[in-house]
Amino acid sequence: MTRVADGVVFVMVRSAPFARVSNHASCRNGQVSPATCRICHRTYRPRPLPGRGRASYLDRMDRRAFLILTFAGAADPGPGPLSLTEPSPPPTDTDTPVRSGDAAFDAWAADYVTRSEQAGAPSAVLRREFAGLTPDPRVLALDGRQPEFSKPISDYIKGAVTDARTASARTHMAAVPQLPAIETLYGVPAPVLVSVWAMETGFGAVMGDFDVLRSLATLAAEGRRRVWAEAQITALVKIIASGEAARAQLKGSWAGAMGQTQFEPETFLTTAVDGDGDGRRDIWGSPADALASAANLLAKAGWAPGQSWQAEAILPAGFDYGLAEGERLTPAAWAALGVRPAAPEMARPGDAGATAQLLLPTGAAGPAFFAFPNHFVIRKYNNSVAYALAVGLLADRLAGAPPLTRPWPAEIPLSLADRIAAQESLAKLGFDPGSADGLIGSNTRMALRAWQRARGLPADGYLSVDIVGRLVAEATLGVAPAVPTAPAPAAQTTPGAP
Ligand SMILES: [Ca+2]
Repeated sequence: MTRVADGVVFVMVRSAPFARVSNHASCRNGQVSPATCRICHRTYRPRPLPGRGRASYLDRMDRRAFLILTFAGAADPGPGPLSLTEPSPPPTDTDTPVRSGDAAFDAWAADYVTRSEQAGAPSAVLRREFAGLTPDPRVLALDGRQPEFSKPISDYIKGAVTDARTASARTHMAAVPQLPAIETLYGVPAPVLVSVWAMETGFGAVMGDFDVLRSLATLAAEGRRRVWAEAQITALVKIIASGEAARAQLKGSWAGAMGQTQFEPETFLTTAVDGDGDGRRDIWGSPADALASAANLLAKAGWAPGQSWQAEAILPAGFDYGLAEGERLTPAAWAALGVRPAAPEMARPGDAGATAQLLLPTGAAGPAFFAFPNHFVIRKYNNSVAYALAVGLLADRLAGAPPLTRPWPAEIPLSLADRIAAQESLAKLGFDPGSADGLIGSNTRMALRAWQRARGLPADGYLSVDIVGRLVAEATLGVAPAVPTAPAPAAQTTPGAP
């Protein structure tokens, strides 16, 4: 909806399958780009999901999940649906449901409540939950945050995929007895689900303690993402009115993501499932529910069972880096170009018939990857290359893959000013990078590749400090700098980095 670099978003709406993915807890340490995670995200653009016609199949799958878990003995009939909502006090003022002292917020709330009532929302629940609501200044501060430096992807992945986290993931994986059944049912490997769990909330440790209704109301009143935020609030009111969860339970990230796998309210309504068979969808307290829900989400987004997500690729000498982020080819077609997998023994049965895009996340200096369709499914959870690679690499470790053959290079973080200067220079030189917003997305990388190709440089689309300097010099001096000596990425250092 706003500034999009690598996108974001995931949410399934049964009547209109739109996806919206985001991130959250993992961005506490900063992110690769402002759009890679929900805390920094600027992007809330609903994206149509493939496979619209799968709804009935997936509905059946949801039911089968419950049946399988029930017959497997994992299910305890349990107490039935939660009934945590309190009796509704009578509305005290039907015209002004909110008096926060913030005129714009109150006006939005009054308007939203009126419209919702007209649309058939339960008035008593609506007015009870809106009573005393105030905007949360922390949400606005986080929403407007524009970090001065974006975290380099190599640092992000090195911080996300560690020995300690891998060991912790193994422990957590063993502690969820329903995981094999969930994997069988949805076709999403347990290592992938556990890696999503790790990245989203550190296995449920950091789910966020924001009052989700207050956060979403703040964002709706602010206006920039009003349509999305109001849809989430409407879903929240449905959840509360159904008795499935109480307002006090609906805690989450500042951007409205809830539970151990960080579902937005609409996603919860349409996609959360009962993974432990107790009859409740408790993505806050039940790891099995959270993981089954994540599996359902990935399956609905098109997960291809029996295929890899990403695999490290070895490039031949003289490879044309301009092929990266381009056409998707089968492994055989890549092999014909001299590109081969670094760990062929890890190939999965479905890989041969799948097409993969080649990724160079840190340019020519770093590792290359085949990105299979499942990599892009993970990006529907959170539309960030770095996030999807981190999930995939952690899952690889859990699945027993060997370490990368090509290490991540040391990267120098680029300032926002540098990134904007590079985009403005590209535009000035006639290579359209899209809006000069400091977000280095595919448009900027395509423009950069075109410029690199035109200047006889490796067209890897990677914006380094060196490249920023060359672009700015050429755009301001009007002179293309001499073709440089070969870049020496191994010699680059990151000031202050370990
Ligand atoms: Ca449950």
